[in-house]
Amino acid sequence: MARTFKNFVDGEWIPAESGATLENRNPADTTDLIGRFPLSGRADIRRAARSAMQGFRLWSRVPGPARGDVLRRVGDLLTARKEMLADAMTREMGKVLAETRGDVQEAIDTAYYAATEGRRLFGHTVPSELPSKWAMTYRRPIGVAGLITPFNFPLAIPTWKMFPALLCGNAVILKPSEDVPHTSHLLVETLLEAGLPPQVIQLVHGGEEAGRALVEHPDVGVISFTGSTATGSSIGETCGRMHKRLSLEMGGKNAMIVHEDADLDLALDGVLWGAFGTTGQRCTATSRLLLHRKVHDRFLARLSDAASGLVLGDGRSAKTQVGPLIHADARDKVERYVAVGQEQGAELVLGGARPRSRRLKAGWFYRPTILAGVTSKHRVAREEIFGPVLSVIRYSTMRDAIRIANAVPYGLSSSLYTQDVNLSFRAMEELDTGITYINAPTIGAEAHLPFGGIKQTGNGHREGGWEVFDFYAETKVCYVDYSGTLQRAQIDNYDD
Ligand code: UN1
Repeated sequence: MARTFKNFVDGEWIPAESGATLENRNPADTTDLIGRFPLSGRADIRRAARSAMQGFRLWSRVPGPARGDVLRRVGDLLTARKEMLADAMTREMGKVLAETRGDVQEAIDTAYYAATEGRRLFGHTVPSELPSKWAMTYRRPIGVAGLITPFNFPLAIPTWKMFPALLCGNAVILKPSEDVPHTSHLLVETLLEAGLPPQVIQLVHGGEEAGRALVEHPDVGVISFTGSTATGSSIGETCGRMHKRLSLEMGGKNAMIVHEDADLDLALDGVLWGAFGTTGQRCTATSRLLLHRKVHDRFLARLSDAASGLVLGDGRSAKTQVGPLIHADARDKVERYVAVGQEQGAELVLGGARPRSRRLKAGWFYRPTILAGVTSKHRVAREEIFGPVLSVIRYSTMRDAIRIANAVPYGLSSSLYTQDVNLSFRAMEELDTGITYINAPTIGAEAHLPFGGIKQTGNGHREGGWEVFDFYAETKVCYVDYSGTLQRAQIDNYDD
């Protein structure tokens, strides 16, 4: 019998008010039912928000270093549970264990980084223009943060939003993707064991209805969302109307440029990892490969050969290199794009089909796929596919390569393989993305650096690093005048 899990609301594990549930199944083997989780609605969010407001009042008075101590204990517990969490995560979303271990590690790194930030949270002390007067800033928490997170990094993404939000003194309502509820359940258990006061964290499972209710709730002052650009835009409209602070992290169409002087062995390892790691289900996935015409044929042949040898399977088996897609709709979408690519004139070099092996029949598998002869006009060069599909584009000069790399609506990540230091710096300057890698693929962001994109990928904010702490806090300015007289700024010092 599969277990029925609950929300964590108002300090208790409780079902959705409607009693409705959704099933969580292993995408590598859909006969494996992990459990049933609440399918929550507006009433559940209302209750969570009421409790979170109380949690906020309590937590915001706890000193920053003490909030950091709780997060350090969270980091310790995540470290002790790394293997268990990685296994649970692979079971519910399919990527291989090496990657889910990395996902847990990113959460651990974020916890320890946030823990130390509790002893900084710097404000500024600035000279006043008037004598006997001080001017300074400090950070105040905002209130209740609503976090809406995707399936592809079930621990890293919720925690890189949640830990900074908590450290700054906010309470959190987490609405994780309905495809990965189990990891969030395990995370919240860990937070509570580490000593986080119960009302400071609320976990509400569900889909669109719960997400919308969270965004629309008037007491939820700050929203952070990672997911599709379409959903992000609609969240943006609501938050704009309601004057909420909002961080959006959305699609990508990331290019790797392999120049004529590149170390091709290195670039080959990079593109295999960038394009087919996580089965291509990363915002940062390498989904376009720009090959200089002098290396194009040679590199493509080697790539196709290497990618054809990638082993598909259950991510919990040591031999597996590429896991399944997350669900049937994701695989249908990949299939549609591969068909559209070919209709528009791309050449199918590898894959383009489900695997035939009986062993893989019960999961949402799709073979690593390479489309060549792609141009910037093709939809497969412009739209996010979120699957193991790589579009290969030929170019002649670095100027062309940068123009092609920039000719998409998104701007998350980019990469260049070259030995030429001048070209590297030119590319860093000219590639219109939030992140550029030199001699590394488009993935591999580290927890202590800002993460995010430009154009339709984001809305100007960054996750991670030191910048995210600005997002979850309001700046308060305090002036203290101890002169005992009325001093008028802009006037008394400049009277003529
Ligand atoms: C994502 O691509 O959805 O950059 C997030 C990386 C990870 C985070 C990626 N640390 O590889």
